[in-house]
Amino acid sequence: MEWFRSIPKVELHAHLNGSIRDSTLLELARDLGQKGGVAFLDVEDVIMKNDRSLVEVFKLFDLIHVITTEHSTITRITKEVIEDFASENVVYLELRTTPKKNDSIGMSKRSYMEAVIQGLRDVASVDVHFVSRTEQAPSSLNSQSTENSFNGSAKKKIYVRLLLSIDRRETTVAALETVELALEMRDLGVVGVDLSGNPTVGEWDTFVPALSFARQQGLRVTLHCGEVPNRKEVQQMLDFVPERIGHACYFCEEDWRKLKDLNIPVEICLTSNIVTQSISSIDVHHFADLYRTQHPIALCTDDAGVFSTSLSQEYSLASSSFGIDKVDIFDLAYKAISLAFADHKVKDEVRKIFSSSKGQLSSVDQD
Ligand code: 6MZ
Repeated sequence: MEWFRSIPKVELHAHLNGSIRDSTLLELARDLGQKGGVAFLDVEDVIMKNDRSLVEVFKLFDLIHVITTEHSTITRITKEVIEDFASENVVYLELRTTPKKNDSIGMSKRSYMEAVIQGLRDVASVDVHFVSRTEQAPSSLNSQSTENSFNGSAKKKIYVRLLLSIDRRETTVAALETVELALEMRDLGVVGVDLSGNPTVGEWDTFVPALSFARQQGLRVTLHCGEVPNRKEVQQMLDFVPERIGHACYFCEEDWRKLKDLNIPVEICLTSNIVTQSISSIDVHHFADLYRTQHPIALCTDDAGVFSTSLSQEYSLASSSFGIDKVDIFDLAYKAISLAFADHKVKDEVRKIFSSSKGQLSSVDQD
């Protein structure tokens, strides 16, 4: 594991509220329990459970959202999630979250996102680069910035970009609001939009106006696609030709052919797919075929907190399950850079970080 932690990595599919530390979630649940907001023991049971079907996962998200309602909590979890990814040498993170509106506490989608941005600003132990091209001076894009020390040791560096998620429970109007917000927040590192949420809820047609508008305006689009069997929707989504898709668990031969013809990259979430039983076992995971045929793919965590995983663990799992040696694992991580939605300057900086880490390959035993 140590080696998998030590190499630089790129995370392209991580949901903020799915990536919360267990310890933080339990602490927040205990606080809320004391205020009578939830029954702590019930919550503890749900949080600590390890086997989660897709249905249970979405129940858990509803519970998590009750626990993380406040702006200050969103700020805290964002900060911690960034620190956690940076601590395992994720050097580029595309973090996605669903902007939420909650009139009872004066939360608008914008104020929710401002709380997220505050979380990025609050990180002190890691050098976080999140402001996009127009505001960031070219010199600060340099990967060897000098004021980088924390408690006497060199700070790690992480580039963070944001994707705003549209929840499949939302209406066309609500989805359009999210896209408008994403456009307004481009200078704060928002690079695209995602369609996610319970895949058994909602219709593709509801989201097309917002996703088409996003695309027209130059935002990148990624879709949760084929997480449950739904032939018609998979075809409709592929016809939209998103810049990436996530999961692709329930694909038939024709879907694979179309995906490959269109060369649409896939965000692969091994542990998530196994735990939710979307894929029956790792040895039949579509990663194997996509990897062998050199289709563009990126290993991702999905929900590191909910599925008790990390990006290092996902790389380690791919290596042990599919017999991929360290040189090829490093290459797999490197190739994910080109699938990022950030601009080419950021990608070049991330490539430099990989180049300077290449020594890790020669200094390790290839076993
Ligand atoms: C579909 C998922 C997901 O947005 O509140 N989400 N949507 N499939 C998945 N695979 C298991 N995992 C997470 O993060 C939590 C939200 O992300 C989406 C769901 O809409 C969930 O409510 P945010 O930060």
